[in-house]
Amino acid sequence: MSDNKHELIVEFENDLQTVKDTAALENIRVKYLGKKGKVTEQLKNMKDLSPEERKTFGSVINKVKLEIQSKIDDLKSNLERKEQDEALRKDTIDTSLPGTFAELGTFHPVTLIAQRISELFIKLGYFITDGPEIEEEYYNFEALNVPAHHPARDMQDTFYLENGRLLRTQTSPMQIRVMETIKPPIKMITFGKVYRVDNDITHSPMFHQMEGLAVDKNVSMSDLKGTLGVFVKEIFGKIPYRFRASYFPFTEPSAEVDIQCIFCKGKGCNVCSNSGWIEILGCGMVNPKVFESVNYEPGKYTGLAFGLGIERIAMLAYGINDIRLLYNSDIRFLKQLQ
Ligand code: 2NL
Repeated sequence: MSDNKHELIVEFENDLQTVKDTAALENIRVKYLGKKGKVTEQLKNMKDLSPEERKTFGSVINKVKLEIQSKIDDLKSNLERKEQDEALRKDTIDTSLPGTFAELGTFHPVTLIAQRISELFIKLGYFITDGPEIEEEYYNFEALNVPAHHPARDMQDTFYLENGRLLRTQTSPMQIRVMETIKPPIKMITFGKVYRVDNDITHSPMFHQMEGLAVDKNVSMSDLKGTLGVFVKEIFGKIPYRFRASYFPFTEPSAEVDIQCIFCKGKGCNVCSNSGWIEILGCGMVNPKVFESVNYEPGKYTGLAFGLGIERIAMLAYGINDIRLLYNSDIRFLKQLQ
């Protein structure tokens, strides 16, 4: 009997030499410690022994059992670690598989319209500039013939900052700065963010404005009409448009340009308030008071000027009915406008 346990350990250790993975080890475990395993069988046979024999045999076979169990446990954790390492090593990337593509961003409709307009005016010989968004009252208002009592300077329309500065309400301060610096001929466009206290379905407190200015000797109203006619055709195609008399402090005379309502083709609908026309920009001949501000010799020059909100043009050009669509960066919306 005492030979038996020795034989079992020897046999077990021989078997263990052949084990290469956890599956083979499990077979060995079943062979010795399973319900019908060699160790288990020995324990079952104990019932045929005398009480004394049973005692010594029991303690011997239990030691054998514990030894086998502990060797199995040790080897098992070793093998498991090896198998995990192997699995990780084999788990390489197949570079021949088609990848998942990162979605490309798109140009924002405001950018698209700004690009189209600036390309047109650059072809017409204009240069483009931008300037500070934080401005002085003088450049935003005074120099543009918007006196202190004018409603446009009201706290309700303008974001005022400390030390008398403000967020520009239009891009024209930049044009004043240019005229202060250089003498005509000047043909320039400005593009940038402007700010007004205004927030609803068609107004945002920040929007993008583009303004054009051409100053020289003998610039005329017909230059203004011709230039803006080219502009309308470029952005909206061949579409009826009209000049309608208006008022701005910085131009005299002033006008607004309407295009035929693109939604009802001029028949009248709720978008155009049943007029059949939609306003797209403001314009006029530069008020001599503005030239006075920049110290141009009185009477020497005339100029045409216009200003437009890019968001408004984008909404009309692409048929967008809610200005907020332009600001919440939904890729599903932006992708439709490429
Ligand atoms: C509008 C109207 C306009 C101007 C902007 C301008 C600039 C200078 C001198 C004279 Cl330096 N005028 N700009 C002229 C007429 C209209 O904007 O509705 N903008 C959104």
